[in-house]
Amino acid sequence: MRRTAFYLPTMKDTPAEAQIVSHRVMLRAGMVRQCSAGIYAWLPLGLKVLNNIARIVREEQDAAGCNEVLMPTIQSADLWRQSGRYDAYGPEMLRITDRHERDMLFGPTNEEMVTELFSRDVKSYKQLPLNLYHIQWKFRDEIRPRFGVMRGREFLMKDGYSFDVSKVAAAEAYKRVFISYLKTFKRMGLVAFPMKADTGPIGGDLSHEFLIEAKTGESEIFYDSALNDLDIFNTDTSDAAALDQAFQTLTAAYARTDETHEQGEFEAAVPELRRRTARGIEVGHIFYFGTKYSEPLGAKVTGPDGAEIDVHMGSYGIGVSRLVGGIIEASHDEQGVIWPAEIAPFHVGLVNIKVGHEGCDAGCQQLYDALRSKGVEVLYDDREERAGAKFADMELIGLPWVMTVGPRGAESGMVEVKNRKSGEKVEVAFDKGLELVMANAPRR
Ligand code: P5A
Repeated sequence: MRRTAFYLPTMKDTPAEAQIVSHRVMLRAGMVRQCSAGIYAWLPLGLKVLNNIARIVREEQDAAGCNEVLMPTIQSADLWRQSGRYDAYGPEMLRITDRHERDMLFGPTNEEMVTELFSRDVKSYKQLPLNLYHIQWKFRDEIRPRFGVMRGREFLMKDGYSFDVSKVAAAEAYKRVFISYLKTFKRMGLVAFPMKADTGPIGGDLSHEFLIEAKTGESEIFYDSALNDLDIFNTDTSDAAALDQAFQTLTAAYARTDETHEQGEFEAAVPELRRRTARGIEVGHIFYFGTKYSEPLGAKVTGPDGAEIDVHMGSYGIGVSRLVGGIIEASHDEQGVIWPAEIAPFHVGLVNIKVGHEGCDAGCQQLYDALRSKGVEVLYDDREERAGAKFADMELIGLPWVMTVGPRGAESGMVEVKNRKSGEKVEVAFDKGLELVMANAPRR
């Protein structure tokens, strides 16, 4: 993509309304613009990041055997009256009346709707287990929307729902998602801490939150440093015993610093030398709630003996739009974002120091074509603009690599290649430079 054709309205000044790094950077880097309190428009750069996150979430959900669907944002109030949540949910729910005076709402979550959908077509235990998920906008009328997309009123969530014949089978489904979430976050370059959690308005008796490490995070936690070396990704999740073993190890390795009973368990399980503290932001939350929704909404299957069984359910959320802010909180410096390769909106930034100079133009064109022909995403800054301003923008938007062609290098076929994360710069021949940046490039 050429910068002259790409809608990327960056800002030099720090917007006064933004209190945290990620919000400031997202505004300055032209990723989002606020439309109403807690409601944002996504501009091209931000949307590319959002889509990359959604793609990883989708790939990992599919790998875990979940089925993607797409349910509507607008729901009928009747379903929520059946479950008893219409009144219980309170002022966070945006209630809408249609032209026929029917009560509708903008969905804050989809337990009711998915249960009803399921019950229309699934009648036998033979059709289970099943996990249905979608990636869809939600609305919650938060009292204090703040920190940009981290706590919005309208936000993008991946919400999945599992259906099983028994509590034992449902617990297995829960653990499988648990492990798959850790993989999902790891692919985004994040370390995620699963913590026992309250169930709040979703309900149920088993729940974990997934926090990612960020200095500006809201909660403080303890964790076992040995977990950094643990290879949970080789867990055979089709084997119930192995799955349970991995789950038990992982859940014993974390504690909230403000929960004394958890601290006690943590200290019993983890030797002092391995104990660490960190701050975290919640990016995922999972629940097991048994028959809380299946009973009132009549989601039953017939078992092997012909008797009817209320299905056992769980629900599993990932804050897709929140992750954009969360990843920035976890990975930035004074100059701007440092995107992990899988998330970056482009893999390479290409800076033409002197647009209009024959050698610079030809050199950049050559690199641009070479990268594009290999499916590597590149943002080519071809504007007639000061080099300093171009570099500052590249640092701000945080692409993993920046390749720079100036008049001197162009003549000898040399390009400067800079790694955003390490800050290391090398001056190398074009083909060497291409080799370097392509080594860890996602191909799209
Ligand atoms: C699980 C999926 C649920 O809603 N029902 C369906 C369950 N859980 S949750 O914890 O309430 O939300 C899941 C994740 O969504 C993100 N999130 C938000 N992101 C941005 N702004 C908000 N106001 C907001 N509220 C929730 C979080 O990442 C949360 O973990």
